[in-house]
Amino acid sequence: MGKVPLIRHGAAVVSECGAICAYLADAFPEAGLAPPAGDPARAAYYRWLFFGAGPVEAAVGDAMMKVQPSPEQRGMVGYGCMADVMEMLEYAVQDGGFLAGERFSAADVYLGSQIGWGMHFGTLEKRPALERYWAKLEARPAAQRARAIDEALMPPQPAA
Ligand SMILES: N[C@@H](CCC(=O)N[C@@H](CS)C(=O)NCC(=O)O)C(=O)O
Repeated sequence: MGKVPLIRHGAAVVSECGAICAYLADAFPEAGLAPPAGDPARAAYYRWLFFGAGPVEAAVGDAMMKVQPSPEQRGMVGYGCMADVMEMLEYAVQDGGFLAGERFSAADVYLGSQIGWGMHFGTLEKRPALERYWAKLEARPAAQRARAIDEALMPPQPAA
């Protein structure tokens, strides 16, 4: 497909952001980024990972192309309509915790990034609950360390 990202880890090749996040969480269990199998939090973990990969990615792509399913077409697309996707995203973060409960997980890495970057670039509407959630993710020391690594890798930008 010529799309990024894609990772190679030993003999494993993984593409698709959601799959990469889930794969890395399983490959490095000591990081505690996935509720273990059998933990009830695993349900929400899967739910929001797949919600990001399916409905959110499709809805954002369609909206960027100015495609809006008509009321009759909503049953034919997995996301229904953007208004429903936004409602679901607000519902996902309503408890003020993380997507899979009290503990940060790879679902927050993935769907959280879609939410944060989506609001930043205007592909998702800003809503107070989503902004609070994103601020919480950005304030995590690990997020700040990751951002510092990214910024150090960026070539110097010419002055505007
Ligand atoms: N469903 C894919 C989407 C990947 C994707 O759209 N990648 C974009 C960059 S964000 C890309 O590779 N665009 C280059 C192109 O299509 O030519 C995923 O989740 O990884």
